[in-house]
Amino acid sequence: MKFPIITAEEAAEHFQNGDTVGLSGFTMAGAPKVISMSIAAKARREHEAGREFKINIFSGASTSDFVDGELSRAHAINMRTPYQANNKDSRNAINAHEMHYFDKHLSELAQEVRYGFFGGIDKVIIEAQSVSDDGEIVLSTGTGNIPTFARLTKEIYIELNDQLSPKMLGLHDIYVPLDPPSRLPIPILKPSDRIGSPILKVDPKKIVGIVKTSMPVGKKPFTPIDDKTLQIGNNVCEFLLGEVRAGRIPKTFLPIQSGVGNVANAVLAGLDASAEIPPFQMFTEVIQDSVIKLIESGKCTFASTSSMTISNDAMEEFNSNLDFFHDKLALRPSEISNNPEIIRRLGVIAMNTALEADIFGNVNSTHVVGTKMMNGIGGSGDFARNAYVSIFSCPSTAKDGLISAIVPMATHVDHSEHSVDVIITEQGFADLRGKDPIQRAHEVIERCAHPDYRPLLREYLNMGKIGQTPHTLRAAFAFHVTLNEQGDMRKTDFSKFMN
Ligand code: 0RQ
Repeated sequence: MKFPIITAEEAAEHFQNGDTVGLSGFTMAGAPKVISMSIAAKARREHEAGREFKINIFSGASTSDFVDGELSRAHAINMRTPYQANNKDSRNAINAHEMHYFDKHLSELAQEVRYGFFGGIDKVIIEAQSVSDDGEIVLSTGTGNIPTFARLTKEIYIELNDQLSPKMLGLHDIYVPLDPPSRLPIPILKPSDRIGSPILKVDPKKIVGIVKTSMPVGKKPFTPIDDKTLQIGNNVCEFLLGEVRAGRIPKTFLPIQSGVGNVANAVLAGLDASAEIPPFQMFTEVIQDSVIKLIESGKCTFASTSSMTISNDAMEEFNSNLDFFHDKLALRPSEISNNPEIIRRLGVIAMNTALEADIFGNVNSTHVVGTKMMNGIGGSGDFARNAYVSIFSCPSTAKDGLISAIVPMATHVDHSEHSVDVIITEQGFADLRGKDPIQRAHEVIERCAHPDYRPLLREYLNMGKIGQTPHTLRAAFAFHVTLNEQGDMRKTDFSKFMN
């Protein structure tokens, strides 16, 4: 190999205060692991020496503790986009205003970087299975925005991970659209259509060095599914079966998108178990262990995704059976996996998660009590806004019932009433299609709210006298104020807010 083999520490020495760095991958899948840790170590040394050291990070989606965790703890991130998740150190840095985080629809970032909205990219780090002397790269288990970052950057650093099977060649489908006014329709007519290249071609002159690594590429397994989650999954399946029986979803079914986490696992397990649901394709951004099983069982005939966020065990199974998976999976850049044009055209059934939903159908997926960033919008908006039918699910309560996920007014709106068709909790599902705000409110209160909160929510709805959406502004956030002051939304007394 003609490129210098360097250590992660040597690579990190090239990174300077103020650099803008683009990362490969989508979630922890395909994200760098060792160079980011060495950059964090360099940041600590620089800070100890009294020098500033912070970088800006563009990724595909969330990363892992090796990136967001390590660099946040080292106070080494100035700006971060488009998504971070499940990392308390990164979340704390964002909420303390130490890190400038802008939360962006995942499908939009690559094109906006190309449009020059955020300045240039100085360096990129790519986790790769292989790289040829002329710069042909077989990427890892997540693609994200790296085709665009690699095109625009001046320097490329590669983490060559020997845990990735050489048989991965052929899984990726790399396609970067032209920019307006020259953009053409994206020719994916069904999830399994391949339109791009299996390799990422980069300018070999940009490759500064290669760091060899053997870091595991899988994640820890999800916690076992609890009863509440299982019930949400059952309710989603019941809704979908009802749609098939009513002829609103064709008997051949439609492509599915599902988010990350146990609810998604429960839904997919439910669809697998149902004889009435025919084999289907997925057009999604992330696949987890459950999808690998669905592909093996034949229930999922093809999955288009940006990443495989699967456990180490599932990864082992996948690697040992890669010949089987080759024509059943495509790993795409996020601007294709999450592309609104394709999602609308294919008629994707979108299933995403809410932190809270209000009785009129607005969904907050990102901000705890309207102020603290939880994770980010991720790809949920890409899919929800453009879906055939857009489903949001969550448990009806959080923190052992102290918090109702169904509230009078959402404290932050990521997905408005116009993009939310169905809300599902363990209590049941509320079909909001074709209903006006008051009709929606009755549906959400009676079918989705926890019984402890229904009387309060009915009281709120009955208080409203003005307008099509009859909010009582003085009391709209009474649940949240009561939570902040008394630690329990059930103690809400609307009369106190009306004086
Ligand atoms: O707290 O962690 O302390 O136990 O929030 O809630 O119910 O375990 O659900 O892990 O699926 O997260 C919306 C955050 C849900 C996530 C969100 C507390 C609750 C718990 C987590 P603990 P659950 P999940 C795919 C598409 C947006 C992005 C997206 C998310 C913790 O699904 O980030 O969909 N989605 N992307 O106790 C205060 C409330 C609460 C609350 C729950 N109303 N108020 N706390 N919690 N509801 C991903 C990609 O795009 C890559």
